[in-house]
Amino acid sequence: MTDLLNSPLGYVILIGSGGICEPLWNHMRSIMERVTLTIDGMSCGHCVRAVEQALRAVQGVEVEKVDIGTAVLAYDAAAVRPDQIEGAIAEEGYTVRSIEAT
Ligand SMILES: [Cu+2]
Repeated sequence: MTDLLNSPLGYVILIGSGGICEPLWNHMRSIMERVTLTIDGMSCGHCVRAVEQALRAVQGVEVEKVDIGTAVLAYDAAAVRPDQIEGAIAEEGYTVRSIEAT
């Protein structure tokens, strides 16, 4: 929000619309962060499916690709925190070693 207000585009939106409408505000809040997770403990297709299912069950997460040891996903930073994503994977018995912006 602060970034938007500091940008020329932000002023155009604010001045042009006379304010920020609710749908626009929601859209701005839900910019997706794309990350690659490195995951320990995965060894086969079952692990891939388990991790994929666990990730899909987290609201605000869009799974792009899961392989043995890695997952690429996008998440809505306004809806979910990275530690919640880690927690969902930990519940399946795997450990997130790193989360890197992709
Ligand atoms: Cu497995």
